[in-house]
Amino acid sequence: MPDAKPIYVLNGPNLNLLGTREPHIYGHITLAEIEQACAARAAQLGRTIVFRQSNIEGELVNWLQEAKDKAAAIVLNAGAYTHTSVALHDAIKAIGVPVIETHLSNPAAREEFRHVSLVGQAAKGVIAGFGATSYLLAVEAAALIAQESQT
Ligand code: CA2
Repeated sequence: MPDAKPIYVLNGPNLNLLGTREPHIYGHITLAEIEQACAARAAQLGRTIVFRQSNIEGELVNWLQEAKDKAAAIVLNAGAYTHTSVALHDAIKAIGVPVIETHLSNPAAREEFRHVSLVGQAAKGVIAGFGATSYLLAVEAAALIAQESQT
């Protein structure tokens, strides 16, 4: 598909620290390495990615709004904002682009405060618990969903 829209891969707070701390939870891989792997998987599927990270909730909201017309689908690891952000929930509902909530760890198997997902209540689906592989599965799901809707 020559004019295929990109898949946006958006990352929330503290994910820039990946590979430096808490490897027992998040592994040794860095966010830059995840970006490379996502780009490679997307290319195999005939897609490009736009990959970003921010520690600022409003910036993530702005990127979701930007994605409304520009993205085929969105892979979103909102980090801790997953569990708290009505603003991200509302933005996802507003844009009408399928969002795949994505996590390295499995929040359902962790502390109770991670069991609620305001992002997940607005997302199309959730992939969690597979480390960096979660992102690759999410990119794959995003590409398939986009193909189905011909975006
Ligand atoms: O498992 C995930 O992907 C999370 O989104 C990661 C978030 C956490 O708040 C969510 O409940 C689940 C935390 C990201 C923080 O990443 C760090 C990486 C290295 C060192 C410290 C934090």
